[in-house]
Amino acid sequence: MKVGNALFKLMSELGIRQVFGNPGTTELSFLKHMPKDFNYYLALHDGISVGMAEGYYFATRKPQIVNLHSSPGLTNAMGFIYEALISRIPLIVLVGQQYLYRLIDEPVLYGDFIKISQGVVKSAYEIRSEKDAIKTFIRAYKESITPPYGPVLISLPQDIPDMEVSEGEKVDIPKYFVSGTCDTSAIEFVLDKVKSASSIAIVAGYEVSIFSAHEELVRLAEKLNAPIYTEPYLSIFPIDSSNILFKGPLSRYKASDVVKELEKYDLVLVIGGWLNYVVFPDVDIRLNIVEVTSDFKEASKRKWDTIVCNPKDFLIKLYNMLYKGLNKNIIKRENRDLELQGDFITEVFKEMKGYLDKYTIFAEIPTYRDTLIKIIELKPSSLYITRSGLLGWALSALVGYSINGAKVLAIIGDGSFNYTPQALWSAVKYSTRLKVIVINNEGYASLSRHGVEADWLFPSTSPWKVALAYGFEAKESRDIKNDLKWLFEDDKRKLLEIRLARH
Ligand SMILES: Cc1ncc(C[n+]2csc(CCOP(=O)(O)OP(=O)(O)O)c2C)c(N)n1
Repeated sequence: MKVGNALFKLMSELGIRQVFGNPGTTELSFLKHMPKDFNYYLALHDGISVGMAEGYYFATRKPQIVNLHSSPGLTNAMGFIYEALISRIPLIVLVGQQYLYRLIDEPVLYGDFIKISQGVVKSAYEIRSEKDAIKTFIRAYKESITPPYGPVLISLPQDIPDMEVSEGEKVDIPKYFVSGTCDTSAIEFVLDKVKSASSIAIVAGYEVSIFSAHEELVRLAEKLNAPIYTEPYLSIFPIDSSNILFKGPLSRYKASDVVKELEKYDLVLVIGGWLNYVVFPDVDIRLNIVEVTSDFKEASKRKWDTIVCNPKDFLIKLYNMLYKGLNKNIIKRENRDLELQGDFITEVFKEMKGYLDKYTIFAEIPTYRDTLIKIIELKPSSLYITRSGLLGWALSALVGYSINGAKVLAIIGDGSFNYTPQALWSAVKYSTRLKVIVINNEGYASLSRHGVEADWLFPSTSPWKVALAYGFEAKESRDIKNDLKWLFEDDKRKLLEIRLARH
């Protein structure tokens, strides 16, 4: 058996039946071994293929394979691989490399991928012998799914897939258990803190969704009568937003705003999220905090009390201990402040509300995202946002997510749209069901608020015309009510551009 066949056989046994990518000469020797029951999802930009794989991961919660074209493909896709590192998305990034026996000559396309990818992957390996191919793949796979999840790179020289390998004939898939259960002593430590606290807040992060812990989180919050905030750089919406305990997102801008909001409480439980991940870290956050996460990298950065274990296990165990011991309402319920000004964007989101049931949303609207979260009704894991701050991610991930058959909607700014419009081509090619709403405020409104006046902060474009070129039905809105009806009335791929006055 050839290495190429063996690798696909291995993927197949691991339940992986698709590859995302944009190919070049150095990948063809591998791709020609792809079995008929695999799908290759082509993106018209290397980064978009990684973004699509990330979206598909969120839809399936299974690690994904991306195949990139040597130095140009890898370097072109770096921002999206970085997103996987920050979003803790398990990916195997297979990069085609020049011939093994020619590496020393450094021909065109060659690159030191281990060096190049440093800082955007968990680890990187180059296969230097046909005997190492299977071993390397299994190692990369295991690393990608060990918390914190993330991308692992494999450099695959183009002569390797055609080499014979005997181990490949019978690939034994090792069982791999990673438990991360929480010690009783850690739970008791928190229990003591909870008992002596008179007011407790919970900050919910992306891991609540990754570990499907939303029910456990809400049950605990209700038991403690603790308000729930979402982490500052919210990337996956963790709960049901109609819950009376939901207080809204913490500010992703200033650490001092986070402190202002949370200092009212004498204990803050951060569950599966990053409290210190803000755009302007203007102050040190010094509060009585206990953070619970499966992510030792995040935990080790923080000065406050941290517990590294599975947040779902933590929530179950703490609840069970509370159930036995403490049973009092600690604070009075607070209602969410839903006072919203009646500006145009608010009206647009309110109008949209009625259509969003069953849609998973990918949002990239820097100026309006908090308003969106306040207005629309969200369920656990019904909203995804870039965690690294990479614009162009939402459209790419949206398309990847939609390949799994779900109904999806992107709500993106005109600036964000222009990073990855080619993603729309893949949606048409693979006949997925998706909708796009572009909020066009004629430029980078979120940047123009910081005291710099320059015309380069206002690039003005017409995304709907670009969408038409990629085979979408698209138009610019003249009448919000009727145009939203047009957008959602069927399953067709449609884009609606809503133009706002410049901010
Ligand atoms: C890849 C990348 N390049 C640049 C930026 C910096 N940036 C942050 S917000 C923004 C403007 C986005 O424009 P738009 O989507 O229209 O949203 P608005 O700011 O108008 O709300 C830019 C360029 C970024 N986050 N990511």
